[in-house]
Amino acid sequence: MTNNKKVLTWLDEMTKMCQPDKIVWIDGSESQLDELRKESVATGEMIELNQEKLPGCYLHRTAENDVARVEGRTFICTSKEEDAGPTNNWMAPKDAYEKLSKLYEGCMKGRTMYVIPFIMGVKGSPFAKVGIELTDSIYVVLNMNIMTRMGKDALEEIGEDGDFTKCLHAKKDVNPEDRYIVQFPEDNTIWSINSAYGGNVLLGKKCFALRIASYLGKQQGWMAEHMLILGLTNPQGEKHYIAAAFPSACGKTNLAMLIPPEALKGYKVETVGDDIAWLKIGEDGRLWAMNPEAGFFGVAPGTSSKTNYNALATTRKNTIFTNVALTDDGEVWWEGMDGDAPAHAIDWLGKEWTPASGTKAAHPNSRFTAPAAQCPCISPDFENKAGVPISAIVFGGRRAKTAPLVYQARDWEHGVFVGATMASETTAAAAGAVGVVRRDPMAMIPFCGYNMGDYFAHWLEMGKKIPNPPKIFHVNWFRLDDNGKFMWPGFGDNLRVLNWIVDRCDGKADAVETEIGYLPKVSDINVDGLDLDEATLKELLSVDKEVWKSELAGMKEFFAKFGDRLPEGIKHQLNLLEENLNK
Ligand code: GTP
Ligand code: SPV
Ligand code: MN
Repeated sequence: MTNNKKVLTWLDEMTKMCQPDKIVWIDGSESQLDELRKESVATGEMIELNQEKLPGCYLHRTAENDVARVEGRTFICTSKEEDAGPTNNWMAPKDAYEKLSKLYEGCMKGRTMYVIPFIMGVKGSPFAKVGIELTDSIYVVLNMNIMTRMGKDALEEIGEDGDFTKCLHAKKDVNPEDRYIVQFPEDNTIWSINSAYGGNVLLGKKCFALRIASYLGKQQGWMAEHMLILGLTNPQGEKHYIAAAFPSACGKTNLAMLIPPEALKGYKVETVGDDIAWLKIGEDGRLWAMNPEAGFFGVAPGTSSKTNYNALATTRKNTIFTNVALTDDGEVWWEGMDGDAPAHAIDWLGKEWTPASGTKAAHPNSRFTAPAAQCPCISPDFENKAGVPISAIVFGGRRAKTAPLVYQARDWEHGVFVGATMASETTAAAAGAVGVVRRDPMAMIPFCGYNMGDYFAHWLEMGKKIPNPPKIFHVNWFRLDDNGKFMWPGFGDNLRVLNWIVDRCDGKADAVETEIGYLPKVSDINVDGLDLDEATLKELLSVDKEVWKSELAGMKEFFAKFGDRLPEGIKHQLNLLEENLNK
């Protein structure tokens, strides 16, 4: 398939280590993919769903202990420990290679190794980057086919002498004790072993497009971020693009596909991306963004025609479902889907399930892998090689208290501080406790491929280089009242907040300056047709100084970890906030 010596030498080395019985190059052709689908159904790796109702759709169940990203077993292996920083697990590259080589030794005996050349981004785009993933999993091949642009085109892009990100995955025996997700940024290499779950094994996604890419971006003057990208057009036909970073399972896919509420019918939201953005400074002095992925690996539970019609519609064909429930007529179901729960189903563990079982039918982190091109609201700029110009960057988290519905940073440096002080309640997207508040700067804590202190510095540097930078905001859709109910309706109604954001960018909306930044007045948020009393909105738009003082203490504790790698700009903003709160 290629004469590229770097590719062939690497493949040879990996083959000697893993010792597969067979090597199959993935060319991206429908006929080859169809063979693989058939084979995976025959072995039980995939379950064919009702092909009349869900054409081209399959279900996959992962091992019970292998249902989410494993941050505790994810490593950044730079030669110096301080280059990985205090928020990443670290191993010396030499030790990591040695340790993992032993695990990989002969692990593909009796199996086939698939060679998947893939492009992150559109072929020929200045943003595009190539990788090759070696894997012994057909599930990975079929998912990579949806999530990336893979096959012959990617090999062409690498050419006779080009570089590529070297990705090795072996599911081995899915033993959690020996599970490792390891990035070697200095070698442009990723090694993953003993998992067969989504983000741990679709190496183009978090491992490459965020961990490796963030490292490359720092060196080359661009950014790789955990951000959705959407286009918002108002009734006058004016269009703005927004990039938003929320932690895992905190609403990126939903916001990217938002449907305006009845009262705001003339507005239109179009999706450029739902998880990852690569951002570069354009010749016009603005920041431009592109989505390196070709599909959505979205959270299933909570997705319904009410909450996210567009996501649901996207998954009605050519979709792979992971860890959802299987109904008796060969369809899928999850908690929060339309209609009543089925009277009987097979749950994500493959066991008989009824509503009386008292357990969840779908795993809380069950997902769909669906082609972005099928999304009813996909942006005409989804495959624009130049990307799209960003007017606003929005940070957000899941905070029951503390963070108001929305506020705007005073300037870029303050905006970087707002991103760097993000905190959010943990979700089922990663193994471990759920609902615990943790600091998650820019929603990148699990995904930054280098010292996060340097990452903050890179953000600050970028601001100095962008002649016309986006304005920066923070949102929180997840405030709870004393009865534990969401105070803000969320979903489509988030457009009301996006409108204020865009109007601020255009200098059209008012705000009040507070200790933490600019907040809208109650009258600045359009609540037409919304059943929300003024007192609640007032509460959503308030800053409780005492609560923020304790927040400040948490920020200080977090920043102390970075020692002298914490940039001056962040220290300066921290002092400003303290002064403001003590005034
Ligand atoms: P990852 O794919 O893990 O990065 O997640 P994501 O950030 O794309 O999150 P997603 O949009 O899939 O939403 C995760 C969960 O949050 C789903 O169960 C949604 O129903 C819920 N959610 C999304 N938006 C809102 C909102 O505005 N309000 C409330 N209350 N819940 C929301
Ligand atoms: C996330 O956890 O942020 C995801 C899913 O988007 S995964 O690909 O598993 O990282
Ligand atoms: Mn994500």
